[in-house]
Amino acid sequence: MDSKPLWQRLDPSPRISTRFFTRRLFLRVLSLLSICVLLYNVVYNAELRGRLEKVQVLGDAGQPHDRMDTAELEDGSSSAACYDTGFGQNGTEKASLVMLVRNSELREALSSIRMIEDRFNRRFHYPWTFLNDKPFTDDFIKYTSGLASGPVEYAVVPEDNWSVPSHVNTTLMRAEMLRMAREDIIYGDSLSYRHMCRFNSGFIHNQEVMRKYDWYWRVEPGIQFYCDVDYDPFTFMRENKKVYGFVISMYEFKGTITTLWDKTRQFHLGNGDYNLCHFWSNFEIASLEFYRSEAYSTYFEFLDSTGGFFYERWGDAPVHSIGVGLFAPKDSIHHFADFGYSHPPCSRCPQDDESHTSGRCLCNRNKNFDTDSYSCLPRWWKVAGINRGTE
Ligand SMILES: Nc1nc2c(ncn2[C@@H]2O[C@H](COP(=O)(O)OP(=O)(O)OP(=O)(O)O)[C@@H](O)[C@H]2O)c(=O)[nH]1
Ligand SMILES: [Mg+2]
Repeated sequence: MDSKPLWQRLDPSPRISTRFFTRRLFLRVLSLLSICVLLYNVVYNAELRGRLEKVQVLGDAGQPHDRMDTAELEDGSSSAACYDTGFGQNGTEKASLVMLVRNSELREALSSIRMIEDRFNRRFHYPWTFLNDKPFTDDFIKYTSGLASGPVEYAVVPEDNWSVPSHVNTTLMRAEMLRMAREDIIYGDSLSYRHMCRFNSGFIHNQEVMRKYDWYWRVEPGIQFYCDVDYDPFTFMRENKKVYGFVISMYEFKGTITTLWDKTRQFHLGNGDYNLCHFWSNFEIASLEFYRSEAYSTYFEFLDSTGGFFYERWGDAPVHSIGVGLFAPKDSIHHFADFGYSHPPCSRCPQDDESHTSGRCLCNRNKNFDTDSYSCLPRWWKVAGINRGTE
């Protein structure tokens, strides 16, 4: 019997030592890999935290603040909050991109923001203002603030800016809504659409979150924006004494504004008929000072006092357009002919070669509402003395 201790008796054969070595190597590689995975997680999480921290609750003018609240809602949430996405504003105007939007339109809102950012705002970092008649959801805030390249504010519209005023006879209003539904008048039976039109006509420019701005660019969810804008349209408007900028103009459905023109003439005596042409207000770059002016404000208050936003279904587009037509000089209205834009079902695309050969625009030149029989742009060209082709 071998008297040596067991460990000495074992003759470490080359096979065993190779296996032993391989196993140790394998364990080493495994632990190295684990360390790598751990390190990656630490770095990734830190980066993610950094990105989330960029969207921090701020107060005025980008100064860190607990939270900027403009009003406390009944459910305890605030009606406005301001977020900074970490970029400094390059654009020098007191201006904001503004979207009135429902939480359910998040996907369409993101698509509009992406386009406006890519084509314009990534260079200027203007703030975005989101307005809603209901508090925005966490998801809405998370995803929209993630896309914006400027500070972002979210505000809930005060209830009296989004409700039927006491002077409106609701029985008559309901009866008229039913009639309009029977007559297939678009949004004829929608109360929320009426709130939206009245809000855009008379309240948007006076929202608490809007008071610091002189200009707004109205953006709707689900639009398309086809061309790079490498200048600042707000500066262009100010320097050229413009008040109102549009891209598409068309006729309004008469059935939605049956007495709007009569009421307007009661307010502002004058001759002539209204040809139903209006600037399509889902896109607007406009002076908020103009909407806040005595002339426009008293016009809106008069219209509102007649209840026509509810008995009929007056759109903010004809109201804005008539207001601009009455109270702003003709040459303060600007057609952004260099912008390519679509809000279903209408699109317009710059017609000149250079916009396309330079790669500035990507849209179908043949899909152009400008010269559609339903477009009012040819009338505008006449009124503005614009010779098509040099426009
Ligand atoms: N928060 C909120 N926003 C609304 C409501 N109704 C409309 N909006 C917004 O107001 C703007 C105009 O409403 P739209 O429904 O787009 O009206 P429209 O452009 O005339 O018609 P379509 O685009 O064809 O539906 C959009 O930005 C909508 O998101 C509402 O009840 N609540
Ligand atoms: Mg729309």
